[in-house]
Amino acid sequence: MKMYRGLLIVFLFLLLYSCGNPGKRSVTITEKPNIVMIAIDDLNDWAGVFGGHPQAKTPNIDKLAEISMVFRNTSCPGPVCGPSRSALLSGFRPSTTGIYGNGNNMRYSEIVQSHATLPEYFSKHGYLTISKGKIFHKHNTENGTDHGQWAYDIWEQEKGNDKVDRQTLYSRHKGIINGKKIEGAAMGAKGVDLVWGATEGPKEETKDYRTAKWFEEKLQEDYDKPFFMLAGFSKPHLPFVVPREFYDRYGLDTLIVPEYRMDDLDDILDAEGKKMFNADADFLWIQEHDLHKEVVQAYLAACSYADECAGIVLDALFNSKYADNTIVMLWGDHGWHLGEKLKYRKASLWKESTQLPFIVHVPGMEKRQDCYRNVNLLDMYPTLIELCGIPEKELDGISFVPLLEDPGTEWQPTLTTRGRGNHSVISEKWHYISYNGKGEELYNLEKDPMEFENLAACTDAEIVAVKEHLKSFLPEVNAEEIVDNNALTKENKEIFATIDDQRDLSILE
Ligand SMILES: [Ca+2]
Ligand SMILES: [Ca+2]
Repeated sequence: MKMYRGLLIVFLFLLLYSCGNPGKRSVTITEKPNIVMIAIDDLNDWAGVFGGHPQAKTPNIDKLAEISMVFRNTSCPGPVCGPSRSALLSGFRPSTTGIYGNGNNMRYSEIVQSHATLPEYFSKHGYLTISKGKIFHKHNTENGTDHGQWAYDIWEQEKGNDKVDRQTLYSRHKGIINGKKIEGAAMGAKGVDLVWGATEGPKEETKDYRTAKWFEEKLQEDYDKPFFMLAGFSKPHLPFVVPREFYDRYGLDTLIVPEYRMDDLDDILDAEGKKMFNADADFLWIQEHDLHKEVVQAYLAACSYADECAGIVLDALFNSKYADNTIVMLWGDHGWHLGEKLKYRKASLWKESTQLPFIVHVPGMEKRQDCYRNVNLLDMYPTLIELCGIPEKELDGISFVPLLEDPGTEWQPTLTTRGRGNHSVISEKWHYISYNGKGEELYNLEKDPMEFENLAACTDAEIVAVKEHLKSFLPEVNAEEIVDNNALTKENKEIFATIDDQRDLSILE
């Protein structure tokens, strides 16, 4: 029944469109809509229309919003790339698959070994899947890099020159500010360096720009079946190295930096009453050298660059013969802190990490609508199945087709998981966090959108009831973490002998 409702909706949208715009349609509508998915790595709610930063300039994302459903409260399944993307692509949340960290390659998860991923499922059901750029999280294997190339009909390696102009470089690990080495630098820090600056070469040579131009060409070609294009842009992910023109869009002196309080983390305590979190090393370095505005400028510049790349794909689509028959889903894979809660980057269960920009355009939509219900990236897979009328499949997410019909439909809170047993449950008003039962947080998002005041210890009856309600959405199963890719022996890695080949779709559920 649901499947027919999906088909009906698409036909209804198309019918409305064809009545409203006589003569404009130049293409025979195929039975199934095409899909264009645009993934923007580490883009938080600073994408203009989401209002996270009042000075952000993302005109292309905002233009798409004008003809779309703008989901204002969207959570990631996990607050880092690997778990978030593995969940939305497999359709199963981290607590089901055991994919909790960037070292977990989804192909080692038993459930992923027997189930088709999102592009594979559409390929199996008559779609041509085409991808370039970061969609799956990358993993090194004995046989080269696993980009998820096995999941598509057509895949091409992204390429480009994103080298930094060293005169403009900032690097925390190397202790470099505006191209100059500083005294007392925080040398040898681990993990991905906090780096920013302008590119050495022109925009036309950069990786994401070239990926966008590739899709522009692909959207001018003819196809004999419906297509599912998956475009992955790697900015604003670190390093924030983008062409100078994007830095020039933001005057440093007048930039607004996010609000923080130095005592903010004092009210997050474990069972023994000890503080669970402290200001992180990036925050302290930026504080010490008074670089908050510089890093905000760099992140905004990287967002504007990603927006321009997304705009190339969107303009190509809406100027093509596919304009009236293509679903568009644009998303960031999780949030990003820029000083909020004394932290930079992601990977927390606070709202700055768990919430992300998400825009959905379905053929026939002609004006912007905002939906405040709590959806999750995990919900994309079942939603696309329903919209495209392909066979239903048992998945962890919930199809939000009812919200596309009426954004005010009653809905439920949603979940983000970080590491085994740590969860965030968010509703429109409340945000509950549990660290394996060893620590808790609760915020009233209406009164306290910056999540300053932790109410978890409050014994007020209303608060206790809210907590119990949100806890009822915690998963019953917390699967063991799957093997870490880096800890594998050579023998175990043999499973990847065929990373370039498609899996046998006929045996995948
Ligand atoms: Ca990411
Ligand atoms: Ca606090």
